[in-house]
Amino acid sequence: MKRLGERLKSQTPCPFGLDETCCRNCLLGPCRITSTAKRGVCGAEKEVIVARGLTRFVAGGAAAHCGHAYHLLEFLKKKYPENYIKKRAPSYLYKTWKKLGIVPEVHLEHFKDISEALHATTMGVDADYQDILKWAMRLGIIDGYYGMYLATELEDKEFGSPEIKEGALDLGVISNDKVNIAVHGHELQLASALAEEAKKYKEVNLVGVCCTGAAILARYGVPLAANFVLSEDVIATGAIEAMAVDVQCIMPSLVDLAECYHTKLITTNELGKIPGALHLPVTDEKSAKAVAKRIIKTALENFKNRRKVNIPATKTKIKVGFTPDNLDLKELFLKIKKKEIKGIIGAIGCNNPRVTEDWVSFYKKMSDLGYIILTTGCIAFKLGQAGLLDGERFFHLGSCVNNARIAEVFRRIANLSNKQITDLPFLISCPAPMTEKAIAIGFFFASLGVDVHFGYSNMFNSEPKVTNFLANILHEDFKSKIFLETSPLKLLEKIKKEGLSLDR
Ligand code: BF8
Ligand code: SF4
Repeated sequence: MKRLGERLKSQTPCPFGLDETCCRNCLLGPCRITSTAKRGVCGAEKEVIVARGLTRFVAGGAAAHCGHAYHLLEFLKKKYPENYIKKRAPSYLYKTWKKLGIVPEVHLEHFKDISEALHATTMGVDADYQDILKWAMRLGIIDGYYGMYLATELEDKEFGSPEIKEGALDLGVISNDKVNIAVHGHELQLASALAEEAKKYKEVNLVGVCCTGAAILARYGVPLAANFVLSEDVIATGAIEAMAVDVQCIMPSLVDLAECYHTKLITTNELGKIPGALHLPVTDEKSAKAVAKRIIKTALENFKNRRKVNIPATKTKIKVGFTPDNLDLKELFLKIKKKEIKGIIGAIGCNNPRVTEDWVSFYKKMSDLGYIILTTGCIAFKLGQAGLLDGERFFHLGSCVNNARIAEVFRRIANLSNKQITDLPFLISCPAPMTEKAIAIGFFFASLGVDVHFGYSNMFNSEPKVTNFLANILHEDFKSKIFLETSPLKLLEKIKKEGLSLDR
């Protein structure tokens, strides 16, 4: 079967879609805005269509992260915390957001906000593009707190906070002579049970993939075999006896690939079923344990069916497990104050294979220039492959929901400095976004007053009014901007010339 790289080539991205200048919000369309068709059939102008598309991206991302936290609460049989944003956000920001009327006050109201954002952006509702983009900011805040913060906090409490340790990453962590089980996706409920259970079997080699992988690497030292881009390659080694998946960033193609090899693909979340895979849902601690045992048993029995194996030798040592609690924030703050460190860049998000620019060298250059790099998600994997995750200038803070840790580092350093986040030299850079979640994360950091760079797609730059809103109007309330820069060299020039939020 065709693999990701080949499918990528055979699917040329639709230029209207890349620009968000295509609207599919009703069946009078889909409408495409061109130089001759300046409005959709309903009369919606380009800026409304682009703003709606962007906001719906953020709504999708926020729904995924809030769903992650919600699943955890259900699993733990816990209730939503009251006034969560008020408790976690810097008070000056909370006041600003409250004044703007964009912060949910009551628990579960954040789900209503996600649904109301979809309501506002459906056909024939909100036609004020600025108003629509304010919804995106509101959703960014929701994504940050009721998604990333809450999920990170619950996982740390339930499964333990990560500790700084050495780990290994890349396909070479898959073992030639052991029974390999891969766990892929985002939530920790099953992954954690598997990590505990697998310890009992000398012949089992558990490896992680994507964000779940980053989360169990930081907590249990389970090696990280792949990020999203390499998730098919994990199965294609021919050495994976079972792969368990839950939600988010799981390619349906995995089931076809598993059929080409001997791998048993197992879905473990009610939300994410794939025809052809074995479905073993995890709903509580008891079922997590039982499913973990069953997966190990299935993998052990399946070992005899292994055929030709081809495991790349690629394997890198990295330092992992950094959190706001174990990083020396006082030292960081003093170094920033004395200008021994120029600032902190959060290198976050996906590793979209549509993006071919060398962003790894860009971050390396920024580090050489005196910046500290905090990193999460699939881009962190790329930095690890390049041997940069040394725990000295590059720090791996975990999965994408663990971007809450980066936000928390910013908040605590601001506290230590007696300043606001906005006054400090911080930047978020998401060079190769792929999912809606990556866009939502960007809007969250912008709501904190940090400039946010995206390296892809043109939707941030396709309509002058929307681009101006993201670059300038946003600044009035949030003191930040969201901007597109696809070239690492040009971003470097921009930082040198304009400083962005790093020049504070
Ligand atoms: O949440 S970095 S491709 S794996 S979305 Fe997905 Fe992007 Fe990877 Fe994790 Ni984050
Ligand atoms: Fe076209 Fe308007 Fe329908 Fe969008 S909502 S598809 S612009 S008619």
